[in-house]
Amino acid sequence: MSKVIKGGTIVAADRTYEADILIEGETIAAIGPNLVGDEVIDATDAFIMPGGIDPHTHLQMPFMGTTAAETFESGTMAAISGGTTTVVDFVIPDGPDGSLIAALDAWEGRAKPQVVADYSFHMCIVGWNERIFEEMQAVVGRGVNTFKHFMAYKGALMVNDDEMFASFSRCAALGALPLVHAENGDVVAALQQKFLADGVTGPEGHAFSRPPEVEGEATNRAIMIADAAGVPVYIVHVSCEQSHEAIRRARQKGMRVYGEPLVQHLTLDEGEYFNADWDYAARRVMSPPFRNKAHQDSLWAGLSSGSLQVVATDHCAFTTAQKRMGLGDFTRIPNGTGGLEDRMPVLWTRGVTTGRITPNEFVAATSTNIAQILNIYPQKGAILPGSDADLVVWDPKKTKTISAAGQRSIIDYNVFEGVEVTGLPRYTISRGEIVWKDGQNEAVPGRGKFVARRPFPAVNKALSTWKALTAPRLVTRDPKLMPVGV
Ligand code: DUC
Ligand code: ZN
Ligand code: ZN
Ligand code: ZN
Repeated sequence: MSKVIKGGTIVAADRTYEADILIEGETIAAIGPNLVGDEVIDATDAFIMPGGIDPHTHLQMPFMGTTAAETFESGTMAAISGGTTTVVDFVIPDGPDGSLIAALDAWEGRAKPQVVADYSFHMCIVGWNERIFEEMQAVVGRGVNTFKHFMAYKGALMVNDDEMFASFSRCAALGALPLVHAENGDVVAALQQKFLADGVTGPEGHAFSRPPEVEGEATNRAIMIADAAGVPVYIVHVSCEQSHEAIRRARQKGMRVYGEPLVQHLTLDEGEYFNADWDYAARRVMSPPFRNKAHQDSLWAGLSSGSLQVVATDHCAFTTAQKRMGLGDFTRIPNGTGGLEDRMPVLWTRGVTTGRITPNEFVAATSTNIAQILNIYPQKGAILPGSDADLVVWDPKKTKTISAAGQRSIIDYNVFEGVEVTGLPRYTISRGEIVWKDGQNEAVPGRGKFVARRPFPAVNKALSTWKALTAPRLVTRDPKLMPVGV
């Protein structure tokens, strides 16, 4: 049974045009005028865009003494209801000596029976030893070409500079891309103790202890370490001008550095942490914290100018009961907020309808750039013959008021509560199947497929200062000892 989408305007990252789309099975078969198929999907007065890709989620993640309550089923259900057809979740090994492969198996075991969207994984490096060095190759062999490093969460997930440099160098050799959570974990830990000692125990202490300076310092350090290792780097949840500035500077020098703001940091204000209602403020505790309007403006400017490429959610959702683990001590409030369902409608409403970004830039930031950076383009992120038929028929006139009462997420609140959005999916289509239709879920848990991502052939050629400065000094050495790519 073929399907044809008729009457809509295709919005791709590079252009906007009118055409029908013919879907045969799971892929796009043809794009053009007057196409004929067995079933017609009406896109009159709508845009047709590539399905969203959220490159940053933490579903059912064990973290800070509890486990994120959003499951792979509820989280991916939330995703498709908001136009997102692929999520990339972070696999966390069991401690600094934990096996990467065992963790990957555990995540796969949890995800596979539940997912309604397609999914992929990033691997976290939370320690360093011979086995981790070896297992990284096997992880790449299993279709995971990205390794995340936490510079914060001292005593838990944090890696030190020597470990990060070793892992980045290994990524360069494997053709993998390192990702970084950039906050200076030592300074954060010191500031947490200072504010607790001063009697600041509420959620505002979370924001005070993680100022933009700790993020800017760590972003710059990660970029310099990546350059020393000769590998590109991707900075997750860029929340402030200090971090954005480090990324702009590196890009201007020719380094392949990518920056990912979250929809929360683009739209929600640090004032939220001063709400008199403890629950209200604690529900918004995430790292990095929300910032002021000047930082938000910097992030929007990055999206329109291209110095920031991607918009994600870092969806890591805890219930109010879980947040209350931190009553009396803000350092124990589980860090994380949700956004999977709302990322595209909120970004469209606050970005496109206001003229801050164009519809094409919206597609780039929510899908195409992500697929390219993660090396799954044009299987994902594209409307081209042969691409997976992951599509969203987007009704730019459809409105709703965001509310926990009507959401797919199983959390008992929503950080965007009361926000009015204009622009919502009419249909979400995943590999040719209509999974979301006019407000109704049509998907069966377990239908989602794992998306394998190959290593990057060009990854270790993405050098700037490194190639110029280091290579001449190494040319007389034994070629076997030379870094890959020289
Ligand atoms: N930040 C969060 O807020 N939650 C999960 C992990 C992270 O880095
Ligand atoms: Zn993080
Ligand atoms: Zn985070
Ligand atoms: Zn995260």
